Amino acid sequence: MEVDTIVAVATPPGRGALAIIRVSGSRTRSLLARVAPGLSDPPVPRRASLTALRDPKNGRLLDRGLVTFFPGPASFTGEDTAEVAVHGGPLLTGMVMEAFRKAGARAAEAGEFTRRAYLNGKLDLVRAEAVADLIEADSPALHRAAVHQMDGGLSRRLSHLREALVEVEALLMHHLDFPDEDDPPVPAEEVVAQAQALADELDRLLATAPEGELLREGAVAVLAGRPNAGKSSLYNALLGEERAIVTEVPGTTRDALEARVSMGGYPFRLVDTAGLREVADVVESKGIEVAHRYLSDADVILLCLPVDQEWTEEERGFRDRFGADRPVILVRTCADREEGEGAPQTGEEAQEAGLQPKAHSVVRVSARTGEGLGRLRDTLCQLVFKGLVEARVDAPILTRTRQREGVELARNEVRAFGAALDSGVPAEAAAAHLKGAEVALEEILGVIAPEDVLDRVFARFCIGK
Ligand SMILES: Nc1nc2c(ncn2[C@@H]2O[C@H](COP(=O)(O)OP(=O)(O)OP(=O)(O)O)[C@@H](O)[C@H]2O)c(=O)[nH]1
Ligand SMILES: [Mg+2]
Repeated sequence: MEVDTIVAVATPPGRGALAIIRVSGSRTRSLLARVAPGLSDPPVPRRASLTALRDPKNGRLLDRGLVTFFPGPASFTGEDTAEVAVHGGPLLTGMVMEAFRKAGARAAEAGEFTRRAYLNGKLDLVRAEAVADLIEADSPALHRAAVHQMDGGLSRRLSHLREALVEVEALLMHHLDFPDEDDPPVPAEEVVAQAQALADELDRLLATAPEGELLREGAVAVLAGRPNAGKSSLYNALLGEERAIVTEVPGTTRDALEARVSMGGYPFRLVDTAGLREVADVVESKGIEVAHRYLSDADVILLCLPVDQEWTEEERGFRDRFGADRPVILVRTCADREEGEGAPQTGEEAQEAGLQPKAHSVVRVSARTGEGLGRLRDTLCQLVFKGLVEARVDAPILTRTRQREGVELARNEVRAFGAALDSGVPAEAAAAHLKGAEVALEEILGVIAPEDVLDRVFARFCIGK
């Protein structure tokens, strides 16, 4: 079948030693014959050849590049593909791109190479998403999860669940229809029990989704507390650079500052906020409003309080307002100073002081000496990525909303099936739920994939991938 032949620069824009231009489609060979006329035709498969690259219209020399031809179907996309390594100047790569366009290629859309690989059965949708995660990964934990997923970890798990679903269907058949006397019918309870077991398995996979999604997005960790508590100093210390302004004036920070940072191997979006207090200053009170917004979205809060200051009603009110449904770490800042009386120093004391149970972590740090920063990072990972830290990331986990929604739907359908059968709905009617679950799992893997699902998955890829 004739498909468009597409071309894209696969390396990032800008100047570099090399840039790679990728071509894929049934006309790849004839395009190479025009742009790289010195290359043998057909080119030797999978062997890099140094050859002249020319403008197909006037034969002008553009560069000498390394051309590798991958005949389909044994290529990444499954089609005839070529990779052309040229010198990495933006003007030059543009000219080589243009040469392929003049020869008849079309500029590729975002993710189009991977989309073709998927359509040609080279990889399922979950693995395609893993490729995108691998490129985007900015923390070792996401990298590990993406590699595992690209290797088929999650795909195998989902396929296994799909097989288990087929087994429930088979059991249901056996419940409805028993051909001979020696083979008695399966009681409905047994079918329900098996469906229940499958729903539990789906639930276990679903339980990985909150942390899995945070692995891609980065967990929002918000530094908060009274003015002058050392939040901005801690922010800088955790980032390893002077990003936020620090002064001895209370109310220095007015706006929220956000930075992505990998701590203990896990991704965080660390946010510095304005100190919380009652103020008349309109700018500062706007800043406090912003802080409140971030706090309501936080995955974890670092409530900062210098070691020489006391835990007061203010901190307690703060915890009541924001700490009810997310972990709070009480960070005793300025640990290099003389300690004050009356502030909670241990987990037990913090709990007595009314911090909710999840918030019992207390960590002493000094932005000045660096004391306690390692422990604070570890505590953050433990609190936010608990399941992953314990299970290790190379177990199958759901890292995308799309995957979570699919598994959720499958789980609901399996539960609905069990409930229906239990309450005496005819088995043939209840079976529709099993079909629904199967479709949901197949959509995640891309066994069946409506066009709009594909559009959404691949639109987030970069050009040339
Ligand atoms: N000794 C000591 N002083 C610190 C430490 N961290 C911060 N400070 C001092 O505490 C003061 C306030 O620090 P900031 O980091 O600006 O505090 P903040 O909580 O961001 O303050 P606002 O932005 O005003 O809410 C500054 O004078 C810092 O030098 C520390 O670890 N040890
Ligand atoms: Mg500040």
